[in-house]
Amino acid sequence: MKIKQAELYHIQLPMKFPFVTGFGAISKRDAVLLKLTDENGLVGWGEASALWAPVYLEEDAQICWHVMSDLIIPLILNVDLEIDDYLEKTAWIRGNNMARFGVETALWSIKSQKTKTPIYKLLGGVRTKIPVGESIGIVVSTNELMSIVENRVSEGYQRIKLKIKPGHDYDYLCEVRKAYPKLAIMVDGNSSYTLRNLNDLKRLDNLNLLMIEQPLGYDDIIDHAKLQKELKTSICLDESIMSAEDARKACEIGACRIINVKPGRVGSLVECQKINNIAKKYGVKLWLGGMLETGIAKSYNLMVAALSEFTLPADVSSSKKFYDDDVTNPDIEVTCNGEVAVPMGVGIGVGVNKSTIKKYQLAYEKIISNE
Ligand code: OSB
Ligand code: MG
Repeated sequence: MKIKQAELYHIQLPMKFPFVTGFGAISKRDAVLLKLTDENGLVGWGEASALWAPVYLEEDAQICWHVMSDLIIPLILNVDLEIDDYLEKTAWIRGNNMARFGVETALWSIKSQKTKTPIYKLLGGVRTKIPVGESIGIVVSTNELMSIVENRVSEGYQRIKLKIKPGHDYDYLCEVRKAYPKLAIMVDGNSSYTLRNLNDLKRLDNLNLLMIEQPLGYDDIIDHAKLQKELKTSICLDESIMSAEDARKACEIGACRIINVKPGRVGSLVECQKINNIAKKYGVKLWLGGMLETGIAKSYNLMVAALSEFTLPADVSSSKKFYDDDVTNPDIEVTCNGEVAVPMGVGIGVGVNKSTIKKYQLAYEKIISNE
């Protein structure tokens, strides 16, 4: 394929309510969207999944814009390019996985249209419906939390994930567990604990949790390996798995039994395939994570969740849960049995609403090849 034009959009979606985590609150969702057009007029959309500031990982929306606009896009305009060439050409860029993912997925979309094959099939996906759970941010009032949990259970979500931080964990989790003795519950610490909190984390062991996600440092696997030895509950890594190599090392030292794969965090759909292979080799389970992306990134994410080792429920919520408007149509919808369909069409498999993008647009740039 040959890319002739790239358009970048920085949008900011208001959230219906702030989403509170161990790293702080997300109250507006910035997103950097990319539209690539090839020599035949085929269009591929992508999204860099970073937040407004480096609170979850180092990347934020502004740096994604810079990396895409100034570094990656000039490399891909007006040259014959396949996905492998793209990965090779950008290999010198260290980190910045979310920006890379935004461009790579747009290229996959065009490749899929050219080959008339859905992306999940090109990737080797084995399922078309993804079991999902919901990630519930920290809610101070236990009554309020209980009613949210009740709603999610009645809507069909197959498990719930509760955010925890030091001082806001065991007591409120006990109440939820008491009210729902059989519910699949997991927790996510978003790197807000250290091994000094070992006793707090050990207490969680008697709550019959599905897993404890990323309690310790965002770049750590060593302490997580120490912690896993002390816990019956499985540790799941999120922030600290930035590549297939990270996944291999974590598996080798026993830092986790489960990995939350966010395709944006690991930089490409190809890296997700590699992690799928590593998980199979080490017997580690996978599930698809999310970070409140728009329907663009979520659509590609769902295609990744079709891979064989993604057997645990994904963090994917209906579009309307967090936002009044999504940029894709139809909205992402969780069925009453707690599943979301993998987009089956070619390309991104859903429509993109230009009017919604316009409504929430903060910045726009068009980059055209001069040849
Ligand atoms: O740690 O999984 C996380 C949202 C933003 C940043 C980090 C995380 C999250 C979530 C939300 O937990 C998951 C979702 O997209 O539904
Ligand atoms: Mg997480």
